[in-house]
Amino acid sequence: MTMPFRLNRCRIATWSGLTLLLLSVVGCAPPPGTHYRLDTLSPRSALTQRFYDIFVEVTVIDIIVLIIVVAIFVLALMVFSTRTGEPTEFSWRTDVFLETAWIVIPMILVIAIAIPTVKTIIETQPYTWSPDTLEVRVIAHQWWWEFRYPSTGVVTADEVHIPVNRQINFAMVSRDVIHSFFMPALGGKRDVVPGQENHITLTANTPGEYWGQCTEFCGDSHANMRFRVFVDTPEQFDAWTKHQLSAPVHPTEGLAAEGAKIFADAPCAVCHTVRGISGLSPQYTYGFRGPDLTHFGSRGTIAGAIMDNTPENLALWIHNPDAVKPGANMPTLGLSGHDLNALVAYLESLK
Ligand code: HEC
Ligand SMILES: [Cu+2]
Repeated sequence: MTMPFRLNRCRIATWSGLTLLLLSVVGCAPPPGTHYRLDTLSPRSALTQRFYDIFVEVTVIDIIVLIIVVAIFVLALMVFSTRTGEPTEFSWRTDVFLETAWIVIPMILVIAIAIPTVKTIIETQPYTWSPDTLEVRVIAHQWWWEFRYPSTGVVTADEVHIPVNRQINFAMVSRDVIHSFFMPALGGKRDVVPGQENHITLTANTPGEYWGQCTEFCGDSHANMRFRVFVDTPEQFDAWTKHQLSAPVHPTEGLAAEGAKIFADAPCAVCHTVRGISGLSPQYTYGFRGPDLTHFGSRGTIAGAIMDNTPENLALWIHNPDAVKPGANMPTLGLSGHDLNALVAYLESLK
């Protein structure tokens, strides 16, 4: 008995509509050459390259499965379906065959996905590191990131530099609540948990500037808790380290010198370190209350990378941190006018 092929205009219209929808969704990709700051599909380290390869593999398997399932579905619906009144054919034997098939085939698929995934997890998460590995301690704060280099003593905030082609061990702790360290191009994502040290081990392969973001809801300014990773050539990295270790030039005249005096007299130093002026102990495991400002002027952004480091933005920040960043843990100290300008001149001079 031959089956009538039941295709009518209404079905053609539905399928064409779905195809168009799919094509328009695909059209949402950014134009070639541009990419988003938190793009997970542009791997720039050996670690993210492996994530990417697994992603492609799983996607290919998914597409094949989807095509087969949709083909069977369409055939069942349009060709092999029975209409009211038509006799149905039924056989135990085919049912047992089908049941076995849809248990065994998904099992094979799950195993095909699990093997490379588990292998990658084991291989990319060492418990010991070679002496050549650079350790960077990440201390998460509501709502900014502190970075420390135990081998050199450099301390910085929201902008971390790492050398290219060298293994990096990000050792992460939280000072307050659970955060998540997410830098899609370089190292994926890992929770930063109070009372526990978590690690991301990676080797970046392309110099450049990469964005990161806290991805575990951690309070008012969770979305304002960003950071940047600079992958440097070894020479750039050494020069940067040397510069960070040097003491900032202390201004002796002009507005900046006035600002230095205001900084020392105001309560800023309770929370902030400027080496040579105020010294909080760098041994403090869970970090400082506020970012280290020793070389603040050389950073490109302010307060969790939410705005560019310009004198205007800095004045807005110091005048009223909470207005710029809801919930910010820096108090409003009522500075304005000449004092504020002097303070801004001083902080920007800390190159
Ligand atoms: C009670 C602690 C505290 C005091 C006092 C304080 N700050 Fe802050 N400050 C912070 C914290 C916390 C942050 C980080 C806020 C954030 O990004 O969420 C911060 C951020 C900053 C930043 C941005 C740093 C960066 O790298 O992005 C500057 C600049 C700054 N403070 C300057 C000052 C000045 C100037 C004073 C004194 C007038 C002062 N702070 C007083 C806690 C404090
Ligand atoms: Cu957070």
